[in-house]
Amino acid sequence: MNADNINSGRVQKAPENFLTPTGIKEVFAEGKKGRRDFIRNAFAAAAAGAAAPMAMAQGNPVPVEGGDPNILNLPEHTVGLGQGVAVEGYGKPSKFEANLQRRQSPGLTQTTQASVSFAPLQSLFGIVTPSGLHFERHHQGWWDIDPSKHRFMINGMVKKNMVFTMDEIMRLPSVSRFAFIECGANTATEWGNVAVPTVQYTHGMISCSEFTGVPLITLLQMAGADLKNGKFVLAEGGDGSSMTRTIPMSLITSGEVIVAYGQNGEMLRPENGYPLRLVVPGVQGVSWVKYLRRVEVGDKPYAAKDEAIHYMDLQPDGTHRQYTNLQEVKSVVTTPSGGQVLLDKGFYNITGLAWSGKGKIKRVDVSTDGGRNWRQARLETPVLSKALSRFNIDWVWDGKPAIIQSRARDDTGHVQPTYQQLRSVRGTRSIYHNNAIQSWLVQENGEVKNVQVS
Ligand SMILES: Nc1nc2c(c(=O)[nH]1)N[C@H]1C(S)=C(S)[C@@H](COP(=O)(O)O)O[C@H]1N2
Ligand SMILES: [Mo]
Repeated sequence: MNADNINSGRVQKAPENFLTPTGIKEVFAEGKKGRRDFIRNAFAAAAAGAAAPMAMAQGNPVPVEGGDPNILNLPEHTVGLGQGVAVEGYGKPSKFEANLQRRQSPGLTQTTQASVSFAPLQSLFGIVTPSGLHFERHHQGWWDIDPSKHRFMINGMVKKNMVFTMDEIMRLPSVSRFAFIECGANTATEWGNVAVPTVQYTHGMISCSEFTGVPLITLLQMAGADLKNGKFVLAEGGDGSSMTRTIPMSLITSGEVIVAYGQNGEMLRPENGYPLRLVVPGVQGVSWVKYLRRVEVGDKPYAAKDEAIHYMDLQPDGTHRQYTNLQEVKSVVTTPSGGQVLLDKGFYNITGLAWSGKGKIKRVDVSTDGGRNWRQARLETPVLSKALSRFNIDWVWDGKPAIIQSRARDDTGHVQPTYQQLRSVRGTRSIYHNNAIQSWLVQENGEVKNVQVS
């Protein structure tokens, strides 16, 4: 299976009843246990089974008659002795958060070896993706490579070929920066309006971490790279996928491209390229070569397998768009989103994520009426270049059907397109680089589903 070809005919077309309320419930029965997957359940739990109606409209929960036993009676944990330090050494989430998981898409053909898992965006806060929930995309499986045996080589248009051990790399001056990584095929199913049911599957091939490592330019300078004629490098991974990608030298000389070993304060996770991966801020995920073992300096693009066959955009006139490196401005509302159920009319915090491979997010607008009216959302700090940004906006739901959308603008002036605008330029036969505005329909019964507004 090639998960990045999910829209190329190998996809399991959604059944006819996929979008009916019962369809969503059946498909996402597992989600009902979740804290935020089902807002109604969360509020019901907060009310502790009391008969009082929830009145979030004014932001004031109605008092429970006779008092809420959960506040009146001291629970055991306020009087008893808690557990000692976690004996296993590495901390784990609460057992009540067991529903928070990476998942394989129901829209993808299942094969014996899964090659993509999606991050649960609907349940994440802020801008950092916990490492254990980072999406995964493996073209030939993942490995847990012994760092003492891992080597990184530089060759091509250099004065001397160099081979580094991990120890040698880790004693060099390091930098840290936040960056999002988005697979070029993120949101691919929506090109064909397959309408996978949740934001985890529409947009979950994106994650954001703090990465730490050595700027690639430092290593190239150590090897005496010809930075005048060497206009590109080829980056090669150490797994069986023959993952090689051309990176323009202009991105490298700016210092942005990092040979990284750190992710969110610790070593990379094996599934994300331990012990070494390329971090190429703003550029589609495929260029973030994992298990990085070699870069070669050259004077022209390499037209590697994953540049000449995959990760190209078929245009309406039959030609292909190649080397579409930068991920363009995009955003998505993560709550309320598909598969969630709103409890009742009243107050809700609409929240979501915005990002641009070209720079910082400047502004996010939110519509609750399918794009007729827009209101400016609050951007939460920090707002970092080529990282995820978090937005929030207040909303009082009147109980009538609503279509929730977000539209981001970056600091280069680019604005996220509607599907109509995107398709008028790119046609309908693309797989990659779908940055169109996402729509979530809130139905009168509170159930939220994935729809497209033309
Ligand atoms: N060596 C190697 N690097 C790779 C891949 C791979 O299969 N092998 N997959 C690429 C693709 S298509 C993506 S989207 C990202 C996924 O990174 P992640 O698994 O850390 O999320 O890694 C890229 N780098
Ligand atoms: Mo990818």
